[in-house]
Amino acid sequence: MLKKTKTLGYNGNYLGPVVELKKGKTVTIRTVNRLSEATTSHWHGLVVPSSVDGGPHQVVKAGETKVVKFKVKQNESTLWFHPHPMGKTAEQVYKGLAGLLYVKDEKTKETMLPHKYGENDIPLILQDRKVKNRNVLEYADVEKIDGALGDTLLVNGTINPYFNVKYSQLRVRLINGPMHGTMQ
Ligand SMILES: [Cu+2]
Repeated sequence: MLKKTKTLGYNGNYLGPVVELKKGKTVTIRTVNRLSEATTSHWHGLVVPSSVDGGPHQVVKAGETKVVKFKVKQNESTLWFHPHPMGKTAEQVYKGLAGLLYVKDEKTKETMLPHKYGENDIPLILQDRKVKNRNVLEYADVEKIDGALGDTLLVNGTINPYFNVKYSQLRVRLINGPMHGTMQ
């Protein structure tokens, strides 16, 4: 039997849900920090005021809750979210804290791009990770060097996944990472 490994996730064990935002709408997002250390929720690539962008200054301490509210002003885009606490960004992301963020606008339906989520509009989160002892995510080794080179490729948190394509046209939304902020 494979060994279990410790991971982190948003609303789950690893990674997070795909968050879909609509241009022109005001959204409220609540972060409940159940970690034993501080974190932040940063909306990578989203055009929002810095006061709600979850940078290192918008700390959510262990056990605390933070609510942010902002208006979505951006055109259709594929972005992602992740923690951005001082000195802990890389480790928290490495262990699983990251998720996709889609912005949709009024033109989304007019485009010819496939838009059935999970059917012909597929999120692909690519990550390389060091997996030791048959199933343990090792961060300690990564920390020693400036950057990371994993021996194992994870796609949406899974090793060697596959997908049966049933459409002649497929949209894939690739996010390369998240091995982010190693130097932060
Ligand atoms: Cu980022």
